[in-house]
Amino acid sequence: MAATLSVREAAEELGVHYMTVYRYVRIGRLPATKDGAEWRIRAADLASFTNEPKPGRGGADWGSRLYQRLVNGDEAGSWNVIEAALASAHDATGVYTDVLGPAMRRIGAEWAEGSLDVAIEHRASAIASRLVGRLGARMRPRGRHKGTVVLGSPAGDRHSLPVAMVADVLRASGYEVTDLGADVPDESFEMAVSNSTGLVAVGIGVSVSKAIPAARRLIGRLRRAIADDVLVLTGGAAIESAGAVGSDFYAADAVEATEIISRER
Ligand code: B12
Repeated sequence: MAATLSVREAAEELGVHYMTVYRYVRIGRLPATKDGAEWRIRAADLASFTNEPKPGRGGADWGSRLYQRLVNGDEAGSWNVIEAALASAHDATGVYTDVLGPAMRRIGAEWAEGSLDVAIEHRASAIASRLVGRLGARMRPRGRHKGTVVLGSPAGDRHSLPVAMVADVLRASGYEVTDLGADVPDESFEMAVSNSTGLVAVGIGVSVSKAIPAARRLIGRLRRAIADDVLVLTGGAAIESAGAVGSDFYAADAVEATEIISRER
């Protein structure tokens, strides 16, 4: 067999209609890359597809499929994978925790080990921001909220995506969230916190190690501006405990952050 195949050739190999293969490619079940206007499928990918377990919550590895689309810079394909995951296995929170989160962490790990170019990481991040924009719009329940949470990253930390994902999951669980984004100056963070009504928690995302001192300093300043019963919560790729920055609680992911706030407040 040739190293890569067209959609029609792959269909012949699989004994299915070429539109079926085209659909597999579109939703990310079968990895493929675009050569001009034509999709090409690697023979090795076709072989593992043939042996793949049938799709379902356990079988389908949506994270790998999304990873592939993000690395290819394929925004439409990335959204198709998310829609397929939403249709068959996950709610929007699950897409963040089990699909988009793992795909982005894999991209970060491959960048760190030198097997993935930083330009690809940047392009994938830009696409991920737009995916979060679309998904987040579906995660805003109406009605009374359970309290306000202010989130952001400290000065010097440019990672807004992890905080945006935590914000959406908290919103989906009924909290009013002010997401200040990344690289927030201390005084802006303090002003946002002081102007919030019904504040139950402040969350600081620390994704890059060099921002740890800034996070520690920010937390010290915010503690002077908030009531004693407001929780100070931290998380992010650069820390593994609350002690690292002097917060009250550390959350390993967005769902844990939600659990901590609803348990403690
Ligand atoms: C996207 C990305 C970027 C983008 C950010 C774009 C944006 N708008 O956010 C750009 C390209 C700008 C970038 C820049 C850099 N990055 Co970067 N980046 C990433 C990457 C690949 C993905 C981040 C992401 O979206 N993750 C997906 C989310 C869902 O996962 P998560 O971050 O683990 O978040 C979950 C939990 O940690 C937790 N959580 C996260 N934040 C918070 C906050 C609160 C309050 C709570 C409660 C919980 C919580 O819940 C989240 C959801 O479940 C990570 C890899 C990684 N491991 O995450 C590297 C990573 C964070 N970056 C890294 C580095 C080194 C850099 C750069 C220095 C170099 C570079 N790669 O260009 C610069 C630094 C810029 C700066 N001064 O901050 C390192 C940091 C290592 C370290 N310990 O310092 C990482 C870990 C990559 C790696 N493996 O080495 N990056």
